[in-house]
Amino acid sequence: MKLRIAIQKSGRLHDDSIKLLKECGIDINNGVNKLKTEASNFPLEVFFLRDDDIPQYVEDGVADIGIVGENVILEKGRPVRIAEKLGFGKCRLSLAVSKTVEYNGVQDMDKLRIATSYPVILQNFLNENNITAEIHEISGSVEIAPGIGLADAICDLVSSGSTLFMNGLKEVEVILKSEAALISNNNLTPEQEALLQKLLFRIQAVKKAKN
Ligand code: PRT
Ligand code: ZN
Repeated sequence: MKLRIAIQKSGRLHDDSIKLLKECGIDINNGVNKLKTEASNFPLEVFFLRDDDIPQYVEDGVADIGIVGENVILEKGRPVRIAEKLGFGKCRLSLAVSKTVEYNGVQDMDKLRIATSYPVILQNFLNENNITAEIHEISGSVEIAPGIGLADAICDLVSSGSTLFMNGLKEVEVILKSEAALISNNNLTPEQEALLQKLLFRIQAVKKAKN
């Protein structure tokens, strides 16, 4: 029996996910364009997937565990368990408006058109703040929406802030702070659970050594 882990195929979480496994003493040969691979010294099978698909694969039990951003976990709303936060892939999901706009608080978002790839998290935030806004879901390059007249504001991931800056936008509200997390299926067998605990023990040791 092997534990199956889903990690991002390519993108911002890929390298750090592989690095974490290596630091846990797990050797995997990470060939490009591979769909899956196996560890040579731990009962682990690694699937390479788009990050957006990882919560569903873990929910469905196609993978037992996965590494994905908390932003994606919350947006997808799949019933999976967050086993451990991993300390990389840190970013925030924020509201931003044109730097020329005066901003006095979240009530200023009322009646605006907001472009985002995170409609679920944004709608929850708006509801909590009793704000009615028009959400425009777009899948990429959200930061250009105000400049082309598609939206008055955006809700997007920010890390350094330079993308906002380059597009003449300013960050006005942080909706969510996010980092990569290890998620697991809710119905692991006792055997799978034991392997997960073994992996978590190593991950926690790696994290401790860094502090
Ligand atoms: O192909 P696939 O679907 O797997 O990848 P993807 O393109 O959807 O995701 P990817 O690789 O861009 O990001 C994966 C995860 O990394 C995200 O879900 C977050 O959890 C995390 N992360 C951390 C970030 C950022 N930082 C980040 N800065 N994801 C995206 N960004 C983007 C942001 O959307 C904006 O366009 O970077 C830009 C802003 O960066 P700054 O530094 O200019 O502020
Ligand atoms: Zn994605």
